[in-house]
Amino acid sequence: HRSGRFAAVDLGASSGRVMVGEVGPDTLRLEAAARFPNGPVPADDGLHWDVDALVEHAVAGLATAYAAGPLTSVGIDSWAVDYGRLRAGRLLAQPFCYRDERRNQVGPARVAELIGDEELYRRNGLQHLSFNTLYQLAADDGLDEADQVLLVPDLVAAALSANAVTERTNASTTGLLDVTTRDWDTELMVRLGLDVTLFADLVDPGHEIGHLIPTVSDRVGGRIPVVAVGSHDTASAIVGTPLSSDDAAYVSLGTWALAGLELDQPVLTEDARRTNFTNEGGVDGTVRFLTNVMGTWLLSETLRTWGETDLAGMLRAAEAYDVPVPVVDVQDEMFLPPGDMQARIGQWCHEHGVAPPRGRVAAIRCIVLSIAAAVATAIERAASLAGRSIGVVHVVGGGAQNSFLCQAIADRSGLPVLAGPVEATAIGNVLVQARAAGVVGPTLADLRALVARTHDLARFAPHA
Ligand code: LFR
Repeated sequence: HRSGRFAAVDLGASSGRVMVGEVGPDTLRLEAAARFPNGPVPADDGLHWDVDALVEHAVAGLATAYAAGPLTSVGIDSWAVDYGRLRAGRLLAQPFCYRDERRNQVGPARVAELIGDEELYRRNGLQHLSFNTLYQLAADDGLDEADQVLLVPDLVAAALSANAVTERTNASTTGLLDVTTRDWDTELMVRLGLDVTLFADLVDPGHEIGHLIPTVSDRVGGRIPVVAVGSHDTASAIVGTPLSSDDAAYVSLGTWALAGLELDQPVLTEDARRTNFTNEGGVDGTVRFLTNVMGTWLLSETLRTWGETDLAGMLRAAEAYDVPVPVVDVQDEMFLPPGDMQARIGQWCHEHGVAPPRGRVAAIRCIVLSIAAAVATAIERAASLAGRSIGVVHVVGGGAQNSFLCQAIADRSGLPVLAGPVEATAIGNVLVQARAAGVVGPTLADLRALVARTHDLARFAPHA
C-alpha cells in the first residue's frame, strides 16, 4: 500500500475520541471524527466506567469517519490497568475505575500476604501503584462468575470483532506479565489464587485481531480489520514521540504525567523499585522505564469542583501571578481519588507546616509548579537509575498545549523542552496500523522521523 486512512479509537479517563490519520510515506495528517466525554461513574459498590457507552461512541465515531472516506483499519487504545469480567463473551458488569479508594486499600494488603514487594518487582518490574490490575483482581469478589477478564481496549476490540485477545503492552501493566520473557507469569497467577484460564492469549501490536462483526460494519460502512496497536495509551504515545537520540527523555502529559526513558532492557534494581520506577512493555519489545506523576488530573478535578471551565484563562492568570506558592508533593495518594483538590492541598500544607496558596489563581499556580517539580525529579532519577545523561525533554499529549507547565518543567529540570505533538497517542496508534499495512516503517525510528517531518514542535528553554 502507498497510503491509507487509519482510525484510532483513543479512550482517555476524561474524554474519548475517534481520530482519522491519513498516512503515506511522507504524509501524516490527523483529524478528529468524534469526541465524547468519559469519566468514573459512582455506584453503591464503587466507581465504574461505562464501557457500553464508550463502544457506542466508538462505533458512531467510526461511522462518521467512514462517511468521509473509506477506512483501511481501526486500532483501539485506552488508559491501562482496568479490566472487565466476562462470561461466554458477555460483560458481567461495567469495569471498576482505578481511582476507587476502598478497593485500592484492600487489594495491595491481600497481595502483600502472598508475595513480597521485592520478589514481585523482580518478576513484573512494575512500580507500586495501588490500582495495578493484580491488586484489583485480589480485591475482586466477583471473579467466580467470570470465565474471562479483558483489559479495556481489548474489551472494545472484542465488542467490535468478537475476538478476545490481550495486547501485550497493556498486559504489561497488569503486574501478571513476566518482565523478562513478556509472557504471562502463570506461576504468579497461581500463587495469587487466580485462575490462569481467565486470561486471553497475548498478541503484539500490528497483529490483526479480526474484522468488524456485521452489526457493527453495517453501521460503520465497511467490514474493516481491527488491528492491535500499542493498546496502552502511553505505549502509543511513546511511538508518536519524535525521540531521536539516547539523551532524550519524555513526558506523556495528560491525566497522568508519565515521565521517563525508552530502554532496551528493564532496570530491576532495588533503587529503581524503591523510587517507584516501572518497566512497562513498549511497542517492538522496548521498555518504558518511567514513573507515574500525578498530571493534569489535579487541574481538571480542581476546575470541576469549582464549576470553572476556562482552563486556559486560569493558566494565563496563574502564570502572570508571580507570588510565592508552596510546592506540594503531588505524588501523595491523597490526590488520587476524585474530589476537592484545593481543599486537599490546604490539608497537605497544614500537615506539612507550610502556608497554603491563597485563592484560586494561587492554587492553580501551586498545582502547575508542583507537577513540574515532580516531573523534573522523575526525569533526573530515571537518568541516574538507567545510567544516562539527558539533553532534551519531549512533552507530548494534551499537556503539550499548556505552555506554563512546559516552561515550568524546563525551568525546574534545567533542560530544554520540546513540546508536541499534542495527539501523540492517536499518532502512535495510526502509525502502528500503517506499518502493519506496509505504508511506513519498518523501524520505530522510521515512524518517529515521519512525525518529526510533519509536526512543528514548540521549544522551551530553561530560565537560569
Ligand atoms: C495514562 C495511563 C497510565 C496508567 C494510568 C492508569 O492514561 O494509561 O499510563 O498508569 O493511565 O491506567
